[in-house]
Amino acid sequence: MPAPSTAQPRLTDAQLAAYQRDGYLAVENLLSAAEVDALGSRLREYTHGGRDTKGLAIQVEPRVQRGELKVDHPGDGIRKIDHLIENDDLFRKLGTHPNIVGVVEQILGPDLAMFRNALLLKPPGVGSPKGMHQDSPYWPIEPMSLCSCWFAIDDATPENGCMGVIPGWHTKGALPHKHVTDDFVIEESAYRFDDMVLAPLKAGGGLFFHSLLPHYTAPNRSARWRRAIALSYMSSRSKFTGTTEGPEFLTIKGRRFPGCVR
Ligand SMILES: O=C(O)CCC(=O)C(=O)O
Repeated sequence: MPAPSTAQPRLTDAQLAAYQRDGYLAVENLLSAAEVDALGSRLREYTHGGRDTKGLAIQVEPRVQRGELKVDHPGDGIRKIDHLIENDDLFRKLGTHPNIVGVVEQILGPDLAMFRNALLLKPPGVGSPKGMHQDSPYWPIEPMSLCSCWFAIDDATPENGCMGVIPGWHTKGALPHKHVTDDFVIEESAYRFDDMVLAPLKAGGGLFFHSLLPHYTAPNRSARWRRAIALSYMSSRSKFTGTTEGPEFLTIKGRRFPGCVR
């Protein structure tokens, strides 16, 4: 990454209280413009430049995959890329960046592991919606109190699919979800879509949010890309609740504990 970032931000008591109350908090300017540009260029090498994608898991937009929607370049049809933090030096620096980890540490404490990292792409005119959902019901981790930093690589706006959230609903526990075409969403009877507020974000900012906070993103109806990476952290005291002992999660900071996530 080129130029060093600005000083490590620390949440004020008021910001921390807002996160606890609302279940999310936007923090702008986590990285410099040069750092964000470097991430965007690296990403473009993966999607359009033929850079080796070994180790990455790439998901194509379902409508493109099914041949219902044509794109000029295969890179214009990508919806999601997993495991960049494990496989790419620039993205590894992002996932362990003190400006991001410092905030997460204030929320979750000093012992941190990464549960997942997913680059979420909404190509112009192609990016489809992500229905209203909570993350924890998808994830085999207890307690259901992970914290994600949804880091904007492009400006995220209402037109290109910024995040929308239902403030305060992280306190309501796991809501009923159902499978629909290409998605897993909260049952309509369990919430009111009109209670959602949009959270636009400038490139280089992060939306920190609780894993039980309902969230949604609209399709990208604009002419501008919307690229963001969801960095999801958990306390190293968390338990894996799947049927196996679970994968080895990346240590971000601090100690690991016997009987907890590996
Ligand atoms: O970026 C998106 O479009 C969806 C993000 C999301 O659902 C998540 O980070 O859990």
